[in-house]
Amino acid sequence: MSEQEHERIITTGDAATIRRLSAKHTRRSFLVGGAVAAAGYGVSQWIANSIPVGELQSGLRHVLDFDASVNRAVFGFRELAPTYSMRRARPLRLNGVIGLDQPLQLSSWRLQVAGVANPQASPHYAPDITAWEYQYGEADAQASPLAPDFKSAPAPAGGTDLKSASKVNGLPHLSLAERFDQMTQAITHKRYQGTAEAGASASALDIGTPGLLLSMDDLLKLPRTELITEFKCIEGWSEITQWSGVRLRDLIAAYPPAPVIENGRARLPRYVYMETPNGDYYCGYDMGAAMHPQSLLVTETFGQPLAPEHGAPLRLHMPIKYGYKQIKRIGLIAYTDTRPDDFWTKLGYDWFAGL
Ligand SMILES: Nc1nc2c(c(=O)[nH]1)N[C@H]1C(S)=C(S)[C@@H](COP(=O)(O)O)O[C@H]1N2
Ligand SMILES: [Mo]
Repeated sequence: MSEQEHERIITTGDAATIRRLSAKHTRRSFLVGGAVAAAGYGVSQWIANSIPVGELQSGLRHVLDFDASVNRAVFGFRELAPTYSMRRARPLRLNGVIGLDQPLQLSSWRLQVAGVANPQASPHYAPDITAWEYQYGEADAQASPLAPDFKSAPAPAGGTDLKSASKVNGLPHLSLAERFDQMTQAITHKRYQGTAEAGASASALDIGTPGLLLSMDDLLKLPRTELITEFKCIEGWSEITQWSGVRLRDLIAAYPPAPVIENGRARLPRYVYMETPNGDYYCGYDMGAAMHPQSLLVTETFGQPLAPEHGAPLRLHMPIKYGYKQIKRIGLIAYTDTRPDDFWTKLGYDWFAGL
């Protein structure tokens, strides 16, 4: 891609171009998949069992205070990635665009959070977080004609059935594609199938999974953190860039995981899983990486909101991992004790992707 074309895409966020690049990226990966770096498995073999905390509730609270001993346990082996001066920072180039094919209407964005402790007690509780309907299309202000009440609908704290918003006068108006979707969903109990090359994620949530739905306002209440760090893509390029947002560990502390009980002791689940709203791109992380103080949920770069092609409204920057773990346009964050599926791992890349 020429510099000019790159610049044009950055400034226009042109959806057709993004789709074309997506197809290109997908084709190329057929060629390179399999012949890949085997990065830092050992380092990331973190001590999943090393933070037992005794009694369930008080114990969990203790873990989530992130006191010095926990920091030592989790990060003792793990150095910080270098940080740089603003003078050296550059806008990030555009690379993968899987899962970003359609423009997302930002007003419809919510962060689904699964695997939290006591979701019912939260004002953000939703009995089925997978039912949240993201809206797509260029005009952010416009609700879909199929969902006239969408914008005025209250947050589904009490479990609003968002699916019913697509019924007009109580009658379902379904296209053939929607009927096909419904059939597939009835068989798989999953909403999204993952149409990109790696296929459906084995970690996609089942329909009916309870959890939280967070808005951007909820996220922005967490402490804001800035970083100037190097972004490294496994394809051989790297760039120093500036990010701001909230640390993933601050989100985890604010919305803590349900503890896993093992031998009568409570501990954090071993992993965190994330996917795009359409389920096409997905990544898994060990909890140590998720809790690393430089793992950042990014909302802004260089003082500007993220551009759509860089993952608006929320993407991950994780300087201790390669670029392919730095998922753009996050729709779901799930805590889990089972090693999550990962898009590029399916195509032959190392799961840990550590630097
Ligand atoms: N949703 C999504 N996130 C993604 C990708 C993608 O294709 N889709 N590609 C990954 C890869 S391989 C890289 S190198 C970085 C590129 O981020 P950038 O386009 O903001 O530079 O995004 C990562 N996150
Ligand atoms: Mo990448």
